[in-house]
Amino acid sequence: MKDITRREFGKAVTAATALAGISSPRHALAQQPSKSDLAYPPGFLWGCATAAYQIEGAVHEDGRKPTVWDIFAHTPGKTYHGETGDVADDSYHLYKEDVRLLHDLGVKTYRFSIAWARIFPDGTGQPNPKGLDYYHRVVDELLAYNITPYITLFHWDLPAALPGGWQSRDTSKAFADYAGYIASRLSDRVHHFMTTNEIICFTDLGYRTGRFAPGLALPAGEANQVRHHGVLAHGLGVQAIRAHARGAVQVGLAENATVCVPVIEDAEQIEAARRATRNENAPFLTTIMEGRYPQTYLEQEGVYAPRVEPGDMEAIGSKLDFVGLNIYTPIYVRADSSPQGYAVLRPPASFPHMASDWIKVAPECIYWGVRNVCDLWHPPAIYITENGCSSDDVLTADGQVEDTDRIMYLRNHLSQLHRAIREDYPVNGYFLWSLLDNFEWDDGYSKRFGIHYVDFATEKRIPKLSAAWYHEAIAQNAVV
Ligand code: PNW
Repeated sequence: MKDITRREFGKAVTAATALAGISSPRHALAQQPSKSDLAYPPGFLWGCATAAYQIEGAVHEDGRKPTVWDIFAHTPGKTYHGETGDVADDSYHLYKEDVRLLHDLGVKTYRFSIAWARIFPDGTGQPNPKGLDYYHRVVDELLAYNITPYITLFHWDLPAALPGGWQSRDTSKAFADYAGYIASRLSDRVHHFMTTNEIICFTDLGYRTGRFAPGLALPAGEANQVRHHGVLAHGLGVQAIRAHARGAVQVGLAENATVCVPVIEDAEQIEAARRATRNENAPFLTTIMEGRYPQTYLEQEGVYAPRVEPGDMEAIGSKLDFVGLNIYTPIYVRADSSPQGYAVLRPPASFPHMASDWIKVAPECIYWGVRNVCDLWHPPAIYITENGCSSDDVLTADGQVEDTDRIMYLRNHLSQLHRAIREDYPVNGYFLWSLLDNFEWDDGYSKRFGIHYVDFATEKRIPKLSAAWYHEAIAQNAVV
């Protein structure tokens, strides 16, 4: 989308809002905004997102070798009821059906990830042509339906054969080789790449708390080095994609940056939220956007600060074409007189949440997520690379899923995203998480995030009411 279009669009909406008189409180009560007030800009990219290990299954097929998640999920006690991604949605075989679902929704774009272990089963070495062929087929199928592929290169499924996993900086280099190889093979038809998904999840949750694969709980110094290898992989990946792409490509990443919401919108609180955003994301997005570790982070970690080699920070700070934000839930902050200048507020027990209790019903987080990142670092473009929720979906007697709570969640988030667009923040697109119910990591299949229900016994996909709702939003290019 061109800047000029967006700016004109912002002005037009402001004018329409003024004309409708909805700035006056009396009118605001008397009259709901019409649908067109919540219209999205022409060309806005509506999409859905998934990830390889969560949907593909076929873990032993066509040369794929185990990843840290295969091993972790097969370790007793690590996932809900010992569930694994062995079969998942079987999208490895049913991908045509899944692309058909995307087409039926009317989405313009699809974000999916490539399983590194299908391409380089040992993480490095000789590429496996059969693995790549699968993604050629997926890309062909998407393009046949005019759906633009957005590819994530790493969504946590690290080839298990890589010695030391993310504890080794060789893994960052191996990632760059893999990323460059994919760019060389697919960039004739794919023009948007995300290096990594949610660095904090595959570093801290994998190596510091041990909740995710590979399930280690390392001391601070080693865990901080793992973080460094995560951001380094991203940076080297950006360089490799650009070096090997056959044509123009847009490169970014997908981060679940901590979203800091000012409870009260005055200048002091807004400034505190911005400061908090920079601080709370210090070792990840802040370092990537600024090309250096914030001094406060280095001081706070002291002897445990990461060891950095020459060239690392230049790679990590590589300019990005876009920043992808995975938005689910915020933290609330308030200015105070502490050295960091803010306090994080603990939500009361009554704060409403979705089926996953970490997902609060706090739709303003999508607005503040965009705004804080843009006001701090001014990226050329933003995508919402994930947004959605789990819901306790049940099939009705006639086989429907009436997920009105998910519709509520999505409608409110998209209304708040509209505010960011109205204020001219450069949001190009939105990827709903997720197209399908899928393997939700340590929660196994107990948490459903899809707008299509999946019967995991038969692999039947059933559109939920939220799929019909999303279809209508896309068709009207508006929050409905
Ligand atoms: C993201 N947490 O992960 C991932 O990118 C997806 O793969 C995942 O399915 C989706 O969000 C929904 O959970 C997260 O517990 C998973 O804090 C869990 C957490 C955060 C992010």
